[in-house]
Amino acid sequence: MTAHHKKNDLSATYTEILTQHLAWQEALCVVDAQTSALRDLWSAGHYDRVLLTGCGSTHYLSLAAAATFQQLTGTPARGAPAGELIMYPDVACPATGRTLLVAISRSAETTETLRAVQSFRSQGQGEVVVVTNYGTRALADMGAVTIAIPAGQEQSVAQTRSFASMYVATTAMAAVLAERDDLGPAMQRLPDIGASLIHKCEPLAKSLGEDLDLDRFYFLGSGPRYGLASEASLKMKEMSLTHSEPFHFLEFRHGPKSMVGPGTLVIGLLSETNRSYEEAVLQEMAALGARILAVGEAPSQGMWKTEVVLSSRIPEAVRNVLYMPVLQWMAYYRARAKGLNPDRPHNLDAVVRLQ
Ligand code: F1P
Repeated sequence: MTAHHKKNDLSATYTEILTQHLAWQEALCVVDAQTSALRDLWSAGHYDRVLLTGCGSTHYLSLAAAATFQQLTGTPARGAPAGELIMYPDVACPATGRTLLVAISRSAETTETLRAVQSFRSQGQGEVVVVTNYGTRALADMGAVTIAIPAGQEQSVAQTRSFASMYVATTAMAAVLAERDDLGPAMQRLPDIGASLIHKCEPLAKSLGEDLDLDRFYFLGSGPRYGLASEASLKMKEMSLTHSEPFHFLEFRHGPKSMVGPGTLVIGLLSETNRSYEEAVLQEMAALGARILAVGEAPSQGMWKTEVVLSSRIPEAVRNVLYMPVLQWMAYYRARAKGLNPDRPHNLDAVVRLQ
């Protein structure tokens, strides 16, 4: 390994991806410590719905978390960008009934998220839970309950460790509010499984990330994994300035597949529940000439050899953070292969502040 590579290996993004399981662990501890506060808020609130919000990565987090909230609690939940809550509050959320707003922000300083929470609070429709990595900044003070995970803080602009830590927190929150006490012990196993997976998947992610014959990346995920596919696609854009898009699995046949060719990598975030539907899409894209990366709990049946097998034995609803490390590594190694600094994406600041 050259001195240049050694130096790059110490880049902030590299360390943040590598150590993220420690931040997952802290997220689980923080939610555990707030269990009574969360359940008290939930039972007193009589909520008709849960609205989750954020910007960029944390907006995609809100999509993934909304799916899990609704799946586990049975209460309608949706995710929307904070900017849409400001501009079209009536589209994002009905004006009647009670809403629990979950505001998610790594920095706790993004203007759109602050404004969305301020205007929600002024309407008196419900309470706010804040999920952040910075517990002493502006947004953190606005929560009836605040879940702060400092171990997820980052020096780099693109979110990796922070995203995963806040995602674990929202998943644990959903399990707590659903009173699914069986899921808590299962989730406690995530950090250890994550630690070995982060190492295990790095060489494959590196070889795909460094393959500059690939020129477009499509991330397919359904249910809670659509938000994760969106976040993985954003990583590719931010860190490696590469064309990438996320789709729901079966949507990919309805037009996007026209773009498939030999330079395409189709990445499938496979579920257990709908695996046969999902693998059929990957098979079809492989036959059209795409290269495939499959990520799933068990080995897939496809003819492709590139896959990450999670083997977690953690219930499907709460294991999804395990899909992230391989996808983050791939964006990181592609950035390096293109001579870009993964810590400092082109044209991007860590926090977007409006005038
Ligand atoms: C949200 C965000 C990041 C993005 C960029 C700009 O920040 O959109 O997702 O990578 O750094 O800000 P935050 O509200 O979660 O701090």
